[in-house]
Amino acid sequence: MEACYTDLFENAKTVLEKNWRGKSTTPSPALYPHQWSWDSAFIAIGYAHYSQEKAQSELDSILQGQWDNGLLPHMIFNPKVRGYFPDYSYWKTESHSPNGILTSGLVQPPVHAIAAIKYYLHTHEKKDIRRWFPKLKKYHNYLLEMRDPENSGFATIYHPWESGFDNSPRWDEALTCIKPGDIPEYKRSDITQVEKAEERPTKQHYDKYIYLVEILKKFDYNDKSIYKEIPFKIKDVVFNTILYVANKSLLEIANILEEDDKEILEWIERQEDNFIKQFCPEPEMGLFYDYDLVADKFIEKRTVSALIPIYTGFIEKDIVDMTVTWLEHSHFCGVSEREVARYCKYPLAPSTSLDSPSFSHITYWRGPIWINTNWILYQGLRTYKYDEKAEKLRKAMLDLIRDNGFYEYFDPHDGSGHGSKDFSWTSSLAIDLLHKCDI
Ligand code: 9WN
Repeated sequence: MEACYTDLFENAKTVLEKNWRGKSTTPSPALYPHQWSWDSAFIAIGYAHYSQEKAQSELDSILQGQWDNGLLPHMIFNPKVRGYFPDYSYWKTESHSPNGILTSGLVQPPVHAIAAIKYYLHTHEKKDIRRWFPKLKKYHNYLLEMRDPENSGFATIYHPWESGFDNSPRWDEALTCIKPGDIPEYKRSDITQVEKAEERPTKQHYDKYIYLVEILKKFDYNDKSIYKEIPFKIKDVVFNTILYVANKSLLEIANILEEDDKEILEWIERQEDNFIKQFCPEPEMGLFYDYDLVADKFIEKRTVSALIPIYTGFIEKDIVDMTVTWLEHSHFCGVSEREVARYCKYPLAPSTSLDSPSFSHITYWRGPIWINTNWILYQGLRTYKYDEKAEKLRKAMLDLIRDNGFYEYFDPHDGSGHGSKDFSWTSSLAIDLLHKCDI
């Protein structure tokens, strides 16, 4: 391990140890006391380096919440822990969740197959991927059947929570068009768990989050009815970049297990054929955007999401060269040498462009630096052989964490930590970065 980061590995393990609950890991001790879907996949990637049993248990645990139709819930609740809003009793998912398991009724980005192949490359243990393969395939199949009646190759999300980027300015316009009708009274616990309420989404946002869940409940989570009625339907560029990479991982797993790969190959081909059309209105700009199906237009917001497709690895080099220029552009991510000195202590991508009118330095997905998104950019830079730039990003992430702690997110100006302390995926991905994400 590099000398300048000697304590980091041990400290990251300590955070994960603190958040370990016997079979799985909570994202953080107080703010997020249950199991979350994409968090668990990121967490398993870190465990795979030093505790394969925990990595295995983490993935087994999240996959056991899968519904019959293939939906992999974004949360599995610990029945002994109350207080998080919305709690399990709010979701009314009993008739869909597997026996005795309390789940939400939304999905999150499908990082799981990516974690599963990484786990296999560490362990060379086929029995685990053999157990996971049908479940992972069923989840991807759900996303590409029930969430894609357009047959585009890309899943539609119904709720900002499904993106994992809850209050990103990407969703502002789509949410503005929604006027919450009757919503039940509710009491948020998240704002009391952070230093300042402005670190979390506003009440206006929460009202709409609740309103959207009320619609899902009204239709008892029936995708066909939801698709007709829900006012929030987005082809999310980050979700679908991850789905593409996860399909490639699933293909690798199918080949290792000598399983039929025809359908997976078809998914990948359809995604490669349609990706630019779906997400990139001006390829010469090198920026990618979500597509709002209700408004029938691209969501042209300058956020980190616009750069994330570098992770796919199949987009033409000319386009990606432009994406990388943006990554280094001060207005976009504040990483040019000159601007770093002026604005930002660490050359890392903030969640929203510093130059955007929606930028807010400590508000959740509206400005702060997140480690998972920068970790994705790091993988993309490596894939396209921007080795020096990748290394600079990797070191900046580790410096940021070493100097400020394992926070949920960080102020792009001074690097100070916000949201929850002792955040699990910051820790697990730091472990992966310390190993140069070599698997
Ligand atoms: C709602 C757990 C999750 C992450 C999401 C993040 C946040 C939940 C919340 O926390 O969302 O699902 O309570 O705000 O936005 O990405 O998975 O860490």
